[in-house]
Order: sequence, then structure tokens, then C-alpha cells
Amino acid sequence: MSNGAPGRPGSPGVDLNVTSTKIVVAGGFGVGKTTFVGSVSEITPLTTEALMTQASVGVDDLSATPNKVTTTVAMDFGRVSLDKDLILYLFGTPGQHRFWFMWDDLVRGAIGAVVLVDTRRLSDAFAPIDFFEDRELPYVVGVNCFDGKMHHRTEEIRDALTIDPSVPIIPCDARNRQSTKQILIQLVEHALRQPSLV
Ligand SMILES: Nc1nc2c(ncn2[C@@H]2O[C@H](COP(=O)(O)OP(=O)(O)OP(=O)(O)O)[C@@H](O)[C@H]2O)c(=O)[nH]1
Ligand SMILES: [Mg+2]
Repeated sequence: MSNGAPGRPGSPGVDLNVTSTKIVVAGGFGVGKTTFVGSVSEITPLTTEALMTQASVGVDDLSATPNKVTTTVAMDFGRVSLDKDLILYLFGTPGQHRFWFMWDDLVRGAIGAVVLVDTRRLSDAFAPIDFFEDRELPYVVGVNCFDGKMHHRTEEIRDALTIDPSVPIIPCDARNRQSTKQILIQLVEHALRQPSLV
């Protein structure tokens, strides 16, 4: 983790006890990444949404999210203070496969990731989980409960996606700040348990 306090050490207003770090919010198309960053960020999030057009018909599956009219074409960015001396900078990935080439740049320097999954489309989670497994970046799985329902139990999700028992799988509502903040707290705790960060 790096000290993210702006300005020179000793400058007025600079708190050297403040630590800032980078977190990635990833997952398949339309699982709620932009919603997650927007609900938890204490600054107006930076978004890069583009309108979905006719060109995406047959390419992007909107059956689970029929009200979705935009998609992220580069990244989401937000900030959240977990407590008075820990600031997280959140980077949300684009979900469409054609933009996945950006993921490697987006994860550079991150201490961990939230992988959001939608239990109605569990198979979409394989590729994002593989991505973080391959790079050995700590991650937690956030199960975004669309319509308040989890279509599979936590242990069924773990089995289906062959997720290691040490990886937290946490139900959430991406629209709810308390819920998304809890996931970030669990991610930081999970990342701190990794031998490479101790
Ligand atoms: N009912 C419900 N709708 C949600 C929830 N989270 C997101 N949505 C809706 O689902 C749609 C997709 O949300 P986004 O946040 O754009 O998803 P995304 O993962 O950023 O999508 P891409 O960037 O296109 O991959 C939007 O219409 C949201 O309003 C949720 O927890 N419950
Ligand atoms: Mg998005």
C-alpha cells in the first residue's frame, strides 16, 4: 500500500497517517459494477457510459437486465474512506468482452478485486475469476442479488466456479452503500491475510 497523502511531507494539512490504495471492481457484462462504484463512492463517480445501440443486439445479452441502456466503455472511478486513515480508490472495469484488453492496465497496482457475479448467469463469472486467479491477485466474490434473490446458495456457487475455500463469497445489493462497503471491508481484510502483503 502507498501513502496517498497529497503534497510534500510536512506541508500544512497533509496527514502522513493516511494510506490510500487501489481496488478493482470487475465482473461480466451487466452484473452491476458501475452501480457498485456509484453506490459506495463518496465523490461523484467518474463514469464512461455509452448508449447501447442496435449494433449490440445479438452480441450483448440484455435478457437479465432489460432496463439497461448504457454500458461502460473504459472504466468507472470512485473513492471511499473506509476509516479516517484508509482511503480506497475504486476502478470499475468494462464488462463487454471487446473491452477486456483494458483489464490488465486497470488492475496494475491494485491490492485486490471485487468480482461481482449474477447468479442468474453464473457461467459469465468463470472468465473474470480466472483472470484474477491467473494474476494471483486477491479477490472476493460479491453476489449481486438482483430482485433480492440468490438463485444458488453460497456453497453451490463455490463448487460451480471452483473457488478456493479461503475466498469470501458475499451476497450484496450493488445499489446499497452499506452492503457495498461491507464487501470492500472484507476485501481489504482478505488482502491483508495474503502472505505477499505481510
Ligand atoms: N434490481 C437490481 N438491479 C440492479 C442491481 N445492480 C445493478 N442493477 C441494474 O442492472 C443494470 C446493469 O448495471 P450496471 O451497473 O450498468 O452494470 P455493469 O456491470 O457496470 O455493466 P457493464 O459496464 O455494461 O458491464 C442497470 O440497469 C442497473 O440499474 C441490483 O442490485 N438490483
Ligand atoms: Mg459498467
